[in-house]
Amino acid sequence: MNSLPNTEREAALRTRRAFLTMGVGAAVGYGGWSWLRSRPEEGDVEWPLRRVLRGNETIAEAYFKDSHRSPEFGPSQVTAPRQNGEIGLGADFEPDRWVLSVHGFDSTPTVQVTMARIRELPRVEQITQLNCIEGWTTVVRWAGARFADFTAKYAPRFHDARYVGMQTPDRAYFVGLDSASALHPQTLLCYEMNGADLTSEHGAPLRLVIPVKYGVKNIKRIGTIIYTNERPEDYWANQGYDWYAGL
Ligand SMILES: Nc1nc2c(c(=O)[nH]1)N[C@H]1C(S)=C(S)[C@@H](COP(=O)(O)O)O[C@H]1N2
Ligand SMILES: [Mo]
Repeated sequence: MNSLPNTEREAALRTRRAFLTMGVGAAVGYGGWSWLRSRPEEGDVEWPLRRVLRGNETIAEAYFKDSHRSPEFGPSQVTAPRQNGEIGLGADFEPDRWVLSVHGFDSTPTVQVTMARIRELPRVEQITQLNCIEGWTTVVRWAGARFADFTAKYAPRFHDARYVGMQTPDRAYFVGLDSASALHPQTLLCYEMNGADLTSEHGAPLRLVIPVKYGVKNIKRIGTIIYTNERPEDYWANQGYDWYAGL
């Protein structure tokens, strides 16, 4: 099963259901309210109530930043992998020429980061669920670098950007993330899956693993990362799905 205590687990499920069926606004009125009230105080007594007034977006960000951890599993709980989604994974890709392009909202030049540099970041292993909006779930053992560590090293001046956008090299698939979720400690830039190098169909050389979000946000074959204060476009949000797609 998973490591969350029952009450937390139930709260997470309730919130997940609320997010799914009613969206963020309703979640705050439904599961969200008990969450707000049951939160421990953090010095500033008025937190988080004052933030409610700033709108749902801030609630979602605060929720992911401070309290939401996705369940982790043991090695024996890893399931058979599944492959889903090929947008942006075209055959004309040349892995040997791949480099990650990183840019932000100011006019400083784009930074190019190689796989060797990414492998030098602290290596994190994590066994978490991948939850597709189609209704299936896999448990996967991932290895890679924390996106927060990557940001601290290669984009520190953009740490306070509100959003992060990621695109495949051909720009056919793209995701937008609130930066609290992107900088969450369980959000990884991954190069290994179940003990082996990532295969092309799973997003080699580098894919995002963000277990606090549905599968759609776990972009495979990242080519570009953009730090921005304007909400980035998102492939599935453009098709009408919830932009946050949080669990
Ligand atoms: N580039 C790209 N990344 C993508 C997709 C896609 O179509 N293209 N599909 C997403 C969806 S809907 C899911 S469920 C996961 C599936 O990841 P997997 O194939 O490694 O299981 O990838 C996500 N990342
Ligand atoms: Mo998915």
